[in-house]
Amino acid sequence: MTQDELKRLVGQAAADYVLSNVADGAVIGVGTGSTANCFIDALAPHKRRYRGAVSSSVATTARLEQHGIKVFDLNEIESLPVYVDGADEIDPTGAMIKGGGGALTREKIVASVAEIFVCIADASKRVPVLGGFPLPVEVVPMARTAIGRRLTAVGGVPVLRVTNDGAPYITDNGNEILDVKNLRIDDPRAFEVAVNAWPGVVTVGLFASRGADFCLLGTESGVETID
Ligand code: ABF
Repeated sequence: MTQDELKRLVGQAAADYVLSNVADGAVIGVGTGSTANCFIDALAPHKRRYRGAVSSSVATTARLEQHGIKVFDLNEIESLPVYVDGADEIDPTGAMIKGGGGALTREKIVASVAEIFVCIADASKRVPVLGGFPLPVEVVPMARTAIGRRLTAVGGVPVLRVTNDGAPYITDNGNEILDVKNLRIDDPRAFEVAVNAWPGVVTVGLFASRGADFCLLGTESGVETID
């Protein structure tokens, strides 16, 4: 199966999980990226079962609204039974690197509120140790260089994310992103806590302190559930 077929497989599996486990009338938390898009497309035919969604990015909001799914501001919501989102890398403990799609801050906010966080990914995202995928770190623009120096000091190679025309990529929150290469993250929780504490860091793309409750992984032999 192609990577896209695997993404569609897990997107459908996540929709099936929601349909079987989330009460009618609930609001669903929805992530960002191509795999999350597959989930949106799979859930859309059943949209009347639910009140709507909380989105993790402008891009996801657009896709939800294209399907006629109402998007709520998180501040309007009392409870969020489930959050479904992709990942860039997942290690054996369930810790993830996220943020390749640039939505790491809102993803982490919505994931922190959700009762259940379901990660959906194709098998290529499963790795023994995090770091092969450059770690996204969302920073306040004025702190970009200072944070870059700190990341270099711990062995990373920070690269400012830019758009196709070479300008700094600006997140939905008005910040910039450093993509940090050359890291081998053996203790994701400790590294997440440490980097989060640096003044100027908005979000580090490590989801370890609050990782997924379980992952639906698309493989050639079907969908694996990793608890
Ligand atoms: C999102 O899923 C991001 O955090 C992550 O970068 C992305 C993975 O993208 P894709 O599903 O397109 O591989 O949650």
